[in-house]
Amino acid sequence: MVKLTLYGVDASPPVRAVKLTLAALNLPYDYVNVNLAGKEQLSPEYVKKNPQHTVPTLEEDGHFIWDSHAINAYLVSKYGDSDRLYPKDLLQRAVVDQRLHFESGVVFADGLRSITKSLLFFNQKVFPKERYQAIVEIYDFVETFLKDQDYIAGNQLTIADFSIVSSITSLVAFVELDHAKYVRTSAWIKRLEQLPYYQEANAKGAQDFLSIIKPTNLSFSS
Ligand code: GSF
Repeated sequence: MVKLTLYGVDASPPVRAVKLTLAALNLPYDYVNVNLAGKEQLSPEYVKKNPQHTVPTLEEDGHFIWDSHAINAYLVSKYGDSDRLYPKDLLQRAVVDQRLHFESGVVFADGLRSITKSLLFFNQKVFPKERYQAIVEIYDFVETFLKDQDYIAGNQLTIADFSIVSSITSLVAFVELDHAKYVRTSAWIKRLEQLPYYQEANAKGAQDFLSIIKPTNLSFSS
């Protein structure tokens, strides 16, 4: 088996999505911490590995793959002993892919990055109300997706759950999840918390994310 190296930092939601997948597949790997606050991802060595200078990046046998969604689909396709986490059935796969694109284009871009970039790199503290509303809309979508099913893309656990749970458990740093209103989402998070690797692969890093965001006291304009 070739050596796998994951470049990342636990506070990063997409890094945690990959950690969940590696753990679910029981794959050993080396973890190299990338100090984003110290702009280590912009070093010539890192940019050579990933010109987009993002975490996570996966190294396998001299090849570098980035974007958590691409990494996770690759890992399951290559190393999974079944297609359970990323179904080969085309219709089922289309649902998983839709959720992955939803995470990438909506949850991460609209919900997380639109705040974290300005907050952490440009010290912006007050955000327009639309940013708040975008997060509420994301919570609404996730609650809708979970209607009549236990997992985000159907009745079985897939890499879409890993991508979306790592983001949602980070978004709560900006807008608390109302457990009375989002009953299905709360139950789904609890279901994932039962996974034996959840604490190490997601909960710990989500707490790191909260510890970075909370002291900034960011607010939304009314
Ligand atoms: C997002 C990666 C990303 O922007 C994925 O892998 O799923 N769609 C991609 N990562 C951020 C850290 S974070 O917000 O989790 C990152 O690496 N930012 C540093 C930079 O220089 O862009």
